[in-house]
Amino acid sequence: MILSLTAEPADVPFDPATTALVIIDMQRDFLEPGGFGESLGNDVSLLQAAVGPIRSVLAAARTAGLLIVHTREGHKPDLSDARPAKLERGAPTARIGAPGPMGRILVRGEPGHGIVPALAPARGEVVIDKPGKGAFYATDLGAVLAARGIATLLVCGVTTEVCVHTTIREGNDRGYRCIALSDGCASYFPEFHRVGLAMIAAQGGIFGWVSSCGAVVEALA
Ligand code: TIU
Repeated sequence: MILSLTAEPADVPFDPATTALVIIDMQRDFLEPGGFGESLGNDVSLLQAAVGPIRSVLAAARTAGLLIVHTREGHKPDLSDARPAKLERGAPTARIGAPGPMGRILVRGEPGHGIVPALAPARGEVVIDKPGKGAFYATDLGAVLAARGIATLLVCGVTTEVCVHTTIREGNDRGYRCIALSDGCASYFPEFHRVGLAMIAAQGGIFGWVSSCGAVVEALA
């Protein structure tokens, strides 16, 4: 059944049977004090705005039977999948792999690496562990989507201009219709959030569309 989703720059048709909800990196390391986000000097409370809208679209997607994919950014405990260029970047108060109040920063299996309880994956939902910013890089996301015949990605999570943007750009080049859900995304920089979304919808939707969690809930109702 083809539904229509209210979006910019134009409404977009989608079939729930070939659509996935992709929730990017809603992890304690980015949303809670003491994790990677705060180590970079950010006010992590800014990301809370995305939790409620994602909860509502996640509930609707579960009811409608969409494929649901959660991603987590992080590295193996030996950091063998973390490039020096990433590890050495910037001047954080605690580097990737360093101990913190939620365990080692951005390391798989540590408390900080986990998805926030409000958005915990349900049994059977796909969880993709990714070492990079994009969800396709060095993961089996492409294979998972191909196996399910997925054509459209509804993308939300954090942060708008980093991992959400990179994933949408990767997905667009792989032939997926990528739709950012504006209120389900958030950034440590409100201006980057606003402009990041505008960049997607500009030029006739140069690499995607922008819709909202509410619009998806309405379309699926
Ligand atoms: N720092 C920042 O804005 N984002 C990241 O490092 N990763 C994600 O966006 N998930």
